[in-house]
Amino acid sequence: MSAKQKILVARAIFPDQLADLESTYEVISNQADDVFSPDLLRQHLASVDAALVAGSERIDASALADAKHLKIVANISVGYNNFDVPAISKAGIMATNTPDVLTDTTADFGFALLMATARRITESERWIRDGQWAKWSIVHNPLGVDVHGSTLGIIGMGRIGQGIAKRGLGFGMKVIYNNRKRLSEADEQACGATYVDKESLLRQADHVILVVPYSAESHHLIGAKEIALMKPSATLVNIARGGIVDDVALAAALKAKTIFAAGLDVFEGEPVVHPDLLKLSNVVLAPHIASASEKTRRAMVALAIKNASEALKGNRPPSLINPEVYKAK
Ligand code: 8YV
Repeated sequence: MSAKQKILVARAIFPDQLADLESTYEVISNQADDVFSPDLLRQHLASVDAALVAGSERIDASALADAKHLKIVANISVGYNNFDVPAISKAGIMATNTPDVLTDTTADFGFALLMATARRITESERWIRDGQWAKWSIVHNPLGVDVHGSTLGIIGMGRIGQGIAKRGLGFGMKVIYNNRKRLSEADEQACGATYVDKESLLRQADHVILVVPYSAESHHLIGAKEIALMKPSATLVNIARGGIVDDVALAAALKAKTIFAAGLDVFEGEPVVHPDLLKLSNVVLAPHIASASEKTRRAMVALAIKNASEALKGNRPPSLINPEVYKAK
């Protein structure tokens, strides 16, 4: 009997999913969940046929330097800015992500963060815990801005952006969007969204939400200049990636109250949060949890496993990012 194929699982996964994987493959797991150093990651990648990784693992030429048997890197994530795709393709390795399975969970969270930001929910909770409730007043306790009937501006109108737009319709919002590519008329109608240029969106929206993939092009897409276009009563929500917003410029704007508030699930330099943001009360902070329901995280892991196992059987993995590398049997 031939030896089992070998898989690296670079972050902790659900124990039953790991046990299933171990019944078919030799597995190097990391249930302790300590992020591998670049050296250790390179060493592990040198010994396996497939790897399941997440945003914490940077997969580039240096990580792949000794990866002689590696056929696939399967990201447990839809975003794949942790992948240097040209370098992975150059090494003849397939790369996959986990689209679709997280769309609704992530759209739910985007909307939840928008609501929490507009209605100052986390700040209100701190207010109670700090014993402030006795100071309740009609005009002074945490007063928010409305969500229903307002204008929602979505930057990045992929599957998740469209999911957020549909939720906005339920709140009677006017939905405007900006995207590299305009949607088809049918898709625009399905989510009741109107295309506008970025500057008009920033000027008109009461709530701006960012759902664009990170790239050199989208780095600091929202900086001091863009924030200055927003209404003083507006909120800014980022569930996309750290680096799309200039966090220093945002902290300065929040401190000066040139916008009302921000809700952030992603940060430049995660897991470190800029200290200025930590000091502000008009920002809601979340630790990159937009896809984090158990059902969805399980579905993401299952899809990554499916991608890896299909590749190891010589089949085309369902969510292949670099099809030029796939050689049909
Ligand atoms: C992941 C995400 O949890 O899918 C994405 O793009 O940002 C999250 O769902 C995170 O990237 C961990 O890999």
